Amino acid sequence: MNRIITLDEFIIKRQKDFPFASGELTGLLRDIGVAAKIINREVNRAGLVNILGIEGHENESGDTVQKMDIFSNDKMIECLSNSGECCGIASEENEDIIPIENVSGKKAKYVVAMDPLDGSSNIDVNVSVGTIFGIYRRLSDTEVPVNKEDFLQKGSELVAAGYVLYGTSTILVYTTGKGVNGFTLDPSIGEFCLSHRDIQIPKKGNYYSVNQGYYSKFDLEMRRYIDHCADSNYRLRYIGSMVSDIHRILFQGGIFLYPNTRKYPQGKLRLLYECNPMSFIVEQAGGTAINCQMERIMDTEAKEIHQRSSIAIGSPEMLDEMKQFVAKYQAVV
Ligand code: P6P
Repeated sequence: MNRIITLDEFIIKRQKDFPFASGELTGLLRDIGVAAKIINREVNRAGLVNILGIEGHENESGDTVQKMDIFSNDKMIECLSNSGECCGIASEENEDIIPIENVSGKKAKYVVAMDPLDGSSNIDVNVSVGTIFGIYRRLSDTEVPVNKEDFLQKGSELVAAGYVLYGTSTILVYTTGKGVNGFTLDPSIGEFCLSHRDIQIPKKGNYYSVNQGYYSKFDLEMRRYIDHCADSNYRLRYIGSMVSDIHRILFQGGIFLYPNTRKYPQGKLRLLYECNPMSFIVEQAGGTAINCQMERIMDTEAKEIHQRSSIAIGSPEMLDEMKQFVAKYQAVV
């Protein structure tokens, strides 16, 4: 039996991968782990503490905000603020960036873009949800307040990215650009323990994940590729939580699609705190992540905090196959 390696121990050990690391990123990742444990506790008992139900207003994505969204957002902001390693936060739940005003935060090197509780519409029906985060190095001088430009960076500039999936078990998956590792929460000791070392996405798989209900609203080439997936007897799995859907594909192979539609001509999902972090993780695991114009997600210019993007992400051979369909049918249009 392998000995337990906790998230904290792993992060500290991996710090030597970055010769110039001075421990800030280590501290920041550990604090995100703390926030994830607190959110996990509440997600697991949401039905018991009357925290369920609709909070009422809509967030930047137009999603009706669930009370757990607010709780998760508050806890992430609290832990990131206390870390002293984060100078600002961009969150799906907040229209503007959140500068960290405390003495250590103001001069910190990193900013965090996050979706504190992705797929939260599932929470009231006991289906898995997740937290997504991406960490960038600030561009502005530490002597001036953090600003929007610090966040409007390409995904290729991400220093680290990760997600927490609150499912049948709670797993934290992250990368700092040197591979992808997964840590499963052991509630008996309150620690995230290394459970999936050096995750590699299968080169192809039998799953495709798309909201079939929007089929008629997708462009021709996407409809033809989705037809091909069905004709190939791939299995359709769609939970309505990006973290959950992509987690399955990361481990078992497949492709996740959220193409642009008439309602969302740029795509629905958010570039900064959904598409870029998940793309960093999947690329680090050997996968591919592009938009429906066949451009690499992580090369996309970020012009707005809540900028949307279409996305096709997953096993490299399946993305290559999709590109062939797009080339064939776009020529027809
Ligand atoms: P639809 C959840 O609201 C989310 O942002 C992602 O987690 C998920 O993949 C997508 O939206 C689901 O959107 O339009 O299929 O309900």
